[in-house]
Amino acid sequence: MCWHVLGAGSLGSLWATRLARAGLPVRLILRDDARLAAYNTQAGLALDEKGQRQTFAILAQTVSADEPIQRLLVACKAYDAERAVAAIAPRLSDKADVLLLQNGLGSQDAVAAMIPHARCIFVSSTEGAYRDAHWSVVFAGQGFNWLGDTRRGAAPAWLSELERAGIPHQWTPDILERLWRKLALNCAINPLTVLHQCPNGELQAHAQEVTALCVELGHVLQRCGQPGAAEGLLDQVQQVIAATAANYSSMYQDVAQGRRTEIRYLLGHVCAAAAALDCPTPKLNQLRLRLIEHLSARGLPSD
Ligand code: NAD
Ligand code: KPL
Repeated sequence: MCWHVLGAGSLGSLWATRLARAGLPVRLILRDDARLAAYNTQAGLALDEKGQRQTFAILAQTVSADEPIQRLLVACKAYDAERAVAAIAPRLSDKADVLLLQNGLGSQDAVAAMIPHARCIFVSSTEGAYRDAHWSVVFAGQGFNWLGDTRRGAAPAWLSELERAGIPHQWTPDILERLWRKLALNCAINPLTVLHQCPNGELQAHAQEVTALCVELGHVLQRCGQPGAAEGLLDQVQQVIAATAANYSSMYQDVAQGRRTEIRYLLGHVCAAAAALDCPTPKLNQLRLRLIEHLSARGLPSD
């Protein structure tokens, strides 16, 4: 069974190269003919892991290829996922598995609603990767992948292929709790690093602000029926800040490089969920408005 990987960015390339390295059949789905032509001038997709670079001659295609897709890994940003899946939907087989790698929440439900015949599997990833050149990815941070579906189905048999590819993972019946927890961590850390223009560790000097956000995030998580994701949130946020003190958050890096952020699926999702539940979140709302102002001032989309 072939792995179709939609989006040859950082995480898509990291997954595609590891699957190919294990001898599994992989196809990259690129955005358009121009990108496909550019890719086809290369020897393939390169993975740099622990300083060792290896190139894999993975076949690529665009959405308009006609082979049916049984297993699709959607590896684009949250704000691109719905449109990307809408374009590929006619190629999905009945009962296809669609893995959604997007950070935050909101995009997964929007995609799942569009393709009710497919099995959507949500993935929460703490692995880190970045592109150092076109068609080349650096595996920058060891992490883990939690997979699950919200219908609480059984673990798919193809998880053994992830094992074979050395992709660290576990199937969980509580994928939403994992995604909410990561979203809360990202909301407590990432926007503040953008607004204070600092690495994660400098948030130790803004402890009151971080604490107040964690209190509100905890309330929202409880009201959303995710008490497990609220448990010990402040402690974990402080641990992450200390453990990643020298790092710049992903949102900081996006803004610094003039890239669109996933604000809508992070802070935007929390604030919208809180409003729908009449759960007061003045600090989170204010943080969102400050962030929107900051992004707008730099000409970046605020949704
Ligand atoms: P990225 O921007 O590096 O890659 C996304 C790729 O998708 C780009 O190459 C883009 O051209 C492509 N794409 C967009 N629309 C497409 C379409 N319609 N058809 C084909 N390709 C399309 O993004 P990323 O860093 O790999 O992040 C992907 C998701 O994973 C995000 O939600 C991110 O938050 C999450 N994530 C990333 C990391 C990381 O270390 N990079 C870690 C954890 C989670
Ligand atoms: O996931 C992160 C990010 O930068 O996006 C951490 C390191 C947890 C900070 O929120």
